[in-house]
Amino acid sequence: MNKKISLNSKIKDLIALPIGHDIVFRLFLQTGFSFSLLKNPLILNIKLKHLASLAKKVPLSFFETIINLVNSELEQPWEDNSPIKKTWWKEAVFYQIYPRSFKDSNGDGIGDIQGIISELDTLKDLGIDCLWLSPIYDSPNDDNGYDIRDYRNIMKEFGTMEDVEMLISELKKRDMKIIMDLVVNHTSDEHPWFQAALKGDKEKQDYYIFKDNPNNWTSFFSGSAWRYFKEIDKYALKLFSSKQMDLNWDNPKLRKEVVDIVTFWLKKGIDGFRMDVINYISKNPNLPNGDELIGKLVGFTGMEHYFYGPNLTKYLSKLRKEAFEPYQGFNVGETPGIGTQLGKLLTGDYRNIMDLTFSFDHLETPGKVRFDDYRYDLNFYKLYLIENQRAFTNRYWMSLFVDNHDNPRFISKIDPSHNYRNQLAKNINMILLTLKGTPFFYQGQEIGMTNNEFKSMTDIRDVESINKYQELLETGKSEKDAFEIILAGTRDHTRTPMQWTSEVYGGFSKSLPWIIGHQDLTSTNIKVQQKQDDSIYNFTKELIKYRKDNQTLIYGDIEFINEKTKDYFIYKRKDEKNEYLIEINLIDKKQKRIVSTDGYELIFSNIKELEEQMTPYEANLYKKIKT
Ligand code: TEU
Ligand code: CA
Repeated sequence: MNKKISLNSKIKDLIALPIGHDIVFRLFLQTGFSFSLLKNPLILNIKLKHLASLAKKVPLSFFETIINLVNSELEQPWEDNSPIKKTWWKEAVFYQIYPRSFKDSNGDGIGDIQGIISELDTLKDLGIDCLWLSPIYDSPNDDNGYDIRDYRNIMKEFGTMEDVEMLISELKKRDMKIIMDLVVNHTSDEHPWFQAALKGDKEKQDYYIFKDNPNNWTSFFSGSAWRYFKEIDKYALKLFSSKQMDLNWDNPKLRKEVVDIVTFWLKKGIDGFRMDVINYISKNPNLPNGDELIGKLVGFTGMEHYFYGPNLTKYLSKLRKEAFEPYQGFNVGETPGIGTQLGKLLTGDYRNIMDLTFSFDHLETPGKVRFDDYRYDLNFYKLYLIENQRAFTNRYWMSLFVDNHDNPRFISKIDPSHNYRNQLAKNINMILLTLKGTPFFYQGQEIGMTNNEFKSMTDIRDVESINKYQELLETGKSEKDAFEIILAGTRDHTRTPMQWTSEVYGGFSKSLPWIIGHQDLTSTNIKVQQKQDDSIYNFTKELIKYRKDNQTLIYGDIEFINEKTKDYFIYKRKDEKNEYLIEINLIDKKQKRIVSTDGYELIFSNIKELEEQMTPYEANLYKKIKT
């Protein structure tokens, strides 16, 4: 246990505590300062009160809020040499399906469960071990299923419970696993609990967070985080859309409901859950106003009062014990705002809280946010990876991902004109499959799907984008400028139909899909790429297979080479038996080779034949020849 900090403490004391460490790193990311400042003893020894007096414009209350937050977690992640425990989910390759956009079996333009079943052989062929399905429960679809009306029923458009049971058994036949999405930070306002609450049911009112007067917290989907209900003359908390009502986890009855939901599904034979914004469930019970400056820095006011709330670890360990452990269920938490040290505290194998977290710190380069139009620099991904690969070892394990349903396509951020799409898609997939951690692919990543060229707001479906567009107009932006911003960051980029063939609508559906894709269909589809030896699909497939057959790439140690040299990412994976060398060009230019590969044989490359220099985004995997 560490000591609490105060205004008299130094910066080094601040970053010695897990929340302090993560916040300072976050601030550096946000503001674009170099991390190396944090190694400078002059900086490390500055007292917080001196920093406070230097930053005259910053109110003292900002520092006090940060100090309180940092003092709320004094525990340190254990560091020891205990060997990595082998488990199926460390070896597995996961694949995220966005069911609405994956495959339509009945021609209504909406993906469905039977559509997923019809493509299981394809996923098996690719080498996928475990699926993650975004929500398929009954929902009015304000946020595409992340607003649940009934946790034990299936969205009509997607099919029936029988279809889901069939999916589970078809997966078992193929020796594949499945996790589902557990969205329990909030429910739909149409959930019977909330409906009862509005009718005056006191017990159900206590399932949610009602207040007579709103505080200054803001919603992730624009505007206030509070919605007024005249039925009972109260405001209800909704951190996301106006139809996503935050649940009150301080109520033991509600926590029991969640245990029952998890048990219901694990009993049905699923293998675990991805837990939506799970680090937001425990709110500071006093619901104090958020610090305005922190709000400005992170983009949303109030976060410091719920992103790592007072009872978070307590509630999660109980959930783990009561619901997951009896069925050996796996879980990965979606944890926005959780950095390296808190991530370790949540996932350490001795802690029994959760197995993995999804950290998002790598998705934007310093100083940038998702709606900025800019080119992502892969050197930043390298820094993030080195920091985290070093931290997540022994008792810790990291998840590896770049694409999901909440972000534009990663390869489009790096190379917006897609000059090197083929090379780059393979390059990224190689990084994900050769680092230490569990790779999560998102549908379409195996064929190099890119951002979509939406033509106007009528093409846009996402509630976040629609609200944001309105907000931008209200703050005086022209329609054109507002649309440009939406186009840079909309989550719809990854929600366009999966491309199976070069037929109309990419073989996703026989009729007009619910959202339109305007991407190249001739070469970016599963069918064509399956037949092409050097396609992104086959490259990824072969590499998945190779990783599976060569456990050094899973459990072996990692060592970084020429770490400080910009524009290269070079590392080794090794154990007593084997040694691999991975050589990655991080930029769209030729550059010389800087490591010798004498004594190694080339196993995989994203180019046909190696030249003297490395070509743009070149990526090679070598194996040491045994003597
Ligand atoms: O996302 C949570 C989350 O914080 C974001 O990715 C969010 O969409 C963005 O940062 C807002 O600026 C999860 C789900 O993945 C997302 O699809 C849901 O909309 C959200 O929770 C609410 O359930
Ligand atoms: Ca359908």
